[in-house]
Amino acid sequence: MITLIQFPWSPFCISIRRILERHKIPHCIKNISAADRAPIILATKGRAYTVPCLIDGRTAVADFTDFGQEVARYIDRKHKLGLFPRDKEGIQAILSRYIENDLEGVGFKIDDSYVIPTLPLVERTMLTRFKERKFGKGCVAQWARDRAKLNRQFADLLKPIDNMLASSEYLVADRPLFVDYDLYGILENYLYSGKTKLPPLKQLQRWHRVMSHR
Ligand SMILES: N[C@@H](CCC(=O)N[C@@H](CS)C(=O)NCC(=O)O)C(=O)O
Repeated sequence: MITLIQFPWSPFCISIRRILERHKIPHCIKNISAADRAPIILATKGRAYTVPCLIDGRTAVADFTDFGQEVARYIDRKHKLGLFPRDKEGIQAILSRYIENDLEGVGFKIDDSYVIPTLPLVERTMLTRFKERKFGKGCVAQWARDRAKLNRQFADLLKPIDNMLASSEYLVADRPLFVDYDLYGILENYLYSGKTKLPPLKQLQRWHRVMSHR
């Protein structure tokens, strides 16, 4: 049985969880504190500390390289899901950079500004420490003050994707490929706190409903 080591609001973990759920792949979830990476470090013998981390018997997989998508590719290969067709590798590589850099770069700040203050003291302080090393002292509180501006930026970044979905049922094919799950993870991270809602983009909302249910 596959075990997915995660913290529930992580966009990259939500993507993997959705792939497992939608393809009815038996799995169990192990939530860890964002401040304690020991389970991942031990499982991967020091090769990784990021979530998602997948344990499959004696095999432990994490996203070892940037945009390598090793976790998704492992599940895709093992269960022959066809999420990475050869003729779509190019467009998926380009789209995943937009989704995981531009879009995630705004969405996670809004979610962190709601989620981090709710975490237990040590996890909250260690995660704030992690963010401040990258984004500067007081960044989490600043993201809370900037929510309106960040929400507008997020909506603007989604407009090109809404345009794509006006002429295609899914992002790059007539069925969900990896980038559909990648986008789903970033949107569900943005929605995780329950304090935000998707911008009024008709095609995106249609796509999100389908990805959420079926
Ligand atoms: N899929 C990501 C890697 C996964 C990732 O960055 N996960 C985050 C959590 S959302 C993480 O664990 N970051 C390192 C940390 O928080 O120490 C990538 O290809 O860059």
